[in-house]
Amino acid sequence: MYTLGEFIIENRDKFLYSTEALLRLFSSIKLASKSINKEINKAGLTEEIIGSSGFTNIQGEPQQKLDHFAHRAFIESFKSRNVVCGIASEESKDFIVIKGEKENIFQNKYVVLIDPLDGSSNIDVNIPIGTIFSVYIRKTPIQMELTIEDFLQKGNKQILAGYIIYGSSTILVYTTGNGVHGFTLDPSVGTFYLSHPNLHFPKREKIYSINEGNYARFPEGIRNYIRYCQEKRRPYPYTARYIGSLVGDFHRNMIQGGIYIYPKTVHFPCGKLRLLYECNPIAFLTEQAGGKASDGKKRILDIKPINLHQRTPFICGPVEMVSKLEEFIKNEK
Ligand code: AHM
Ligand code: MG
Repeated sequence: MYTLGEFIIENRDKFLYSTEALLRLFSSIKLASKSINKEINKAGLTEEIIGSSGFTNIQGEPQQKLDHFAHRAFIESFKSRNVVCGIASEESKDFIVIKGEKENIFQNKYVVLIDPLDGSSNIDVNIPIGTIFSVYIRKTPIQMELTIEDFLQKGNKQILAGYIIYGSSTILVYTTGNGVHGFTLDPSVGTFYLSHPNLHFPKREKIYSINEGNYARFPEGIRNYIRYCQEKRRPYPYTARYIGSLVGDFHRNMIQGGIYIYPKTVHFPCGKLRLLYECNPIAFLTEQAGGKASDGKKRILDIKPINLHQRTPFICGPVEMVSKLEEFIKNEK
């Protein structure tokens, strides 16, 4: 059974960039995710982990204590591995510059965008939560100061994206543009082993995932599509599954065959999910798993971001399911 490190080395010719850098990136990601995993497993035993931190993020949403812990764990871990020059996090208003070794402060060429703990409102109730990450090559030359443009790149420029799901087991799933591969953490030895090679949406269409509590606030095309899923779809209606944790909903849908939808609503006119930290990495994984990711009209990976925390409507899943929903949106009166 391959470990993650062995798998990367074995497939080094399929990665266009430095294998050493990729190993270091994963070394940071593994280190932080293992310490987050350890904390999550203690939730319920200590008040220091569960509950709100009393702070809100840049968009005014309450932050959980573990959001802070996860954010700090990733920053420290990336700093210690000396491979990235900057990080943008859902939990931080501005991007964070990471100085390299010695005097050469801007020597590294990779930038990371991360949602350290997605679905964190589920921490207190033992529902799977996740970390979502993506990596780009900076646009400004090495040695120069980083600018916001290093982070505001289209999703089609990602060189690495993935997530860690802290669920009934802890699984790391990633793509570098050569398929999607999943590794399960063996907690007894603290090692991620290849458990889900070449993940791919199955042919069957089975599930739709959307927060139907917002039904009355959805645009007409989305409401019509929900009715199609429930009443008109042949030979069987789709099954509804929604846990409110993007990583968990996506992971299940990729394995079992389903569409995930977070459309615009009356209260969230641009949708709720963030383009850079959530939608772009999941869209890259979706396409690599043979699926399609869209904002309802256009490809997510082709959107030019204009700010770090921007939101977008988000749909991802098997190509046929996403295309069908796009038709409903197009035919909206
Ligand atoms: P978060 O980044 O603040 O955790 O919010 C993102 C989460 C997603 O994981 C999930 O799919 C969505 O918010 C659920 O939102 P809602 O409760 O509105 O359905
Ligand atoms: Mg999130």
